[in-house]
Amino acid sequence: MPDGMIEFYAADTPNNRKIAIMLEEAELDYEVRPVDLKRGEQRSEAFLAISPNNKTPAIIDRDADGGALAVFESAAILIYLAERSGRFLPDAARERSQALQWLIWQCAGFGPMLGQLEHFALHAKEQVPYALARFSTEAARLFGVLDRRLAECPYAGGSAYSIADMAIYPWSVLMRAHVEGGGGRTFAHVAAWETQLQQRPALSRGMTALAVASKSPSG
Ligand SMILES: N[C@@H](CCC(=O)N[C@@H](CS)C(=O)NCC(=O)O)C(=O)O
Repeated sequence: MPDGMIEFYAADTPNNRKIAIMLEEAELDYEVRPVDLKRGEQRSEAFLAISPNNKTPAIIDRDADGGALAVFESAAILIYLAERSGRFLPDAARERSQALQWLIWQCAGFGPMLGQLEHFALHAKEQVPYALARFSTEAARLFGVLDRRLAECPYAGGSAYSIADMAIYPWSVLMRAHVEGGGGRTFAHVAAWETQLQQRPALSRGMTALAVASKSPSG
């Protein structure tokens, strides 16, 4: 496995913090290359060559086997870094599958729905009651799904802390209180899991590592 420096193209948002947490947890050598979303740098030709979807996060591993490798999409980056470091993704087929299921659940549902809720609840220039109701209901349902999972096992993937937790955590801490407040519900198992993860110094470092990079309301 290569051990060279990873270029991390990022803004200070939850999707980018997932990667910062993994880079810190796996003790990988990396350098943040800030992408200013407000100035539209994600739409530049140079960034398009790294991230064809024009969104952060993206990485370049200059020491990848076969030459420099650019990776976009946070789940693909997390899996790549887990395989590169040999950490935070179980080898055994059953445990690996469970961690990947919850990672993909985050990227396909939890993140996008909470991102829409964040937009319509906290950043939209006009009130759109239909959108607010739709995404509030779905966000509450998804937090319920996660709460049931964390009632059964200590981590999203099962018995071991993994890239699934790293993907879920930044969105959970950003939106849980809002969703609980709106629906009058509590997600006690999610709250306890967040508190447990907050004991991890690398996770805390990952959550603040991008303060130098630009913020964006787009999640
Ligand atoms: N599915 C993508 C979502 C990435 C995403 O939404 N990135 C946001 C920041 S969190 C972004 O770069 N937005 C810029 C834009 O939409 O122009 C992933 O998980 O990597």
